[in-house]
Amino acid sequence: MSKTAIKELIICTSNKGKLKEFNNILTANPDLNISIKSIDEAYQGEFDPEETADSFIGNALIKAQAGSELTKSFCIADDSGIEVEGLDGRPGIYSGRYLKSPEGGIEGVLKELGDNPNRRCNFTCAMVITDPDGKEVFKCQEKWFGNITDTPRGSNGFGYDPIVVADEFENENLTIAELENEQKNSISHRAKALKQLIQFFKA
Ligand code: ITT
Repeated sequence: MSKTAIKELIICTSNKGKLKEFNNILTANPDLNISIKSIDEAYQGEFDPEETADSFIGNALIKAQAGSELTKSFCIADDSGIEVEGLDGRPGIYSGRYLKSPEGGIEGVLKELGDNPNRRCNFTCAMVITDPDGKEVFKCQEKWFGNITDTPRGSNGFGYDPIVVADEFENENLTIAELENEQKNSISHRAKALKQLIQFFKA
């Protein structure tokens, strides 16, 4: 497969926050010359493949392959989550499910951590592109490090953003949800993964 065969990429996510970040980062690179569509635009049904793998990369592959099977196009998917040291790395690959569970989410992380002084954490983002036959043509994984706060702050971003102060904003003590979109989108786990993707296309 030649990279030049990829004229259009379908972003396979049902998470509107992720989709917005994909769009913001990729449209900031107009010389990529690839048209971008969301799975909602490319496929009329519900997109919710079961994430049965035991790794971020494995689940990103499942989602990209599900998209390729439905659309017969090149598809990209991101599997991401937060790993909290004081919780032995949880919720990790279960971050999406934990966020939706009644006892989980950002309040769940704060409650489970309690006054544990080890508040180190990282966001991980795995990205996979598959071709129209579902074959993997690109993969990468990136991390973004920080610390969990005592209380949620800010209304920007999505998911766990209100309870994380990224290392780059430690002095200002701003959570990711208190950053401008452009600030997050230049340094986040997803931004770093998309930079690798852009390098892949430009190489
Ligand atoms: P798709 O699978 O359809 O893409 P999802 O929300 O279920 O949507 P994941 O399975 O990858 O996505 O779960 C990732 C979860 O991790 C997501 O629900 C967020 O809560 C969290 N997460 C990932 N990236 C994040 C970010 O940049 N900021 C805050 N939380 C994030």
